Amino acid sequence: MIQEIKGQLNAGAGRYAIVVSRFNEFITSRLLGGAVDCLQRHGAKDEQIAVVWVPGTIEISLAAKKLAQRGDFAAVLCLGAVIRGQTGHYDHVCQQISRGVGQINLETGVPAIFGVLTCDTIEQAIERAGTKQGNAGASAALAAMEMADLLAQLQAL
Ligand code: INI
Repeated sequence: MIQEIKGQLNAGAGRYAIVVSRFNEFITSRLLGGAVDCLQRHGAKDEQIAVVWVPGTIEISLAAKKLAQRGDFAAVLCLGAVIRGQTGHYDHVCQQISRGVGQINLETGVPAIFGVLTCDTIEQAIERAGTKQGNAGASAALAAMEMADLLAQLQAL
């Protein structure tokens, strides 16, 4: 019989760390709200959620890595918003955060979820922060719960 393994969408008993950037706080606070709401709707209690603010998206990776290395979080969510219109170093910030989050996953074995908006305009960011295109923070929370549950299952095989 084929063994098929899928992560379930519930928070379980694990803790979730959310690292959120203060830069573009108008957007990122909505991502945070979406993530917390989604975790709570899937059973997470307040004690299971820790929120850590950092200055900007560039700073997310280091804080997220420290949290992942503790070993007592089931997943770390990384929430930020990089908007091309505002900066000449858009590509640099995007490159840093995507590489950083990828490295945390592989180096710590703790799921680090990429919940960073990379948009050309503020309008696009708003659309992904709780309006037309959903809420990327909530999507990150779903991925965090699924990966946390999946990794627990893989450990128990
Ligand atoms: N940080 C962001 O989170 N989003 C941005 O769009 C952004 N822009 O436009 O520059 C940004 N810059 C700050 C950066 O993340 C660092 O906080 C800063 O460079 C200090 O290290």
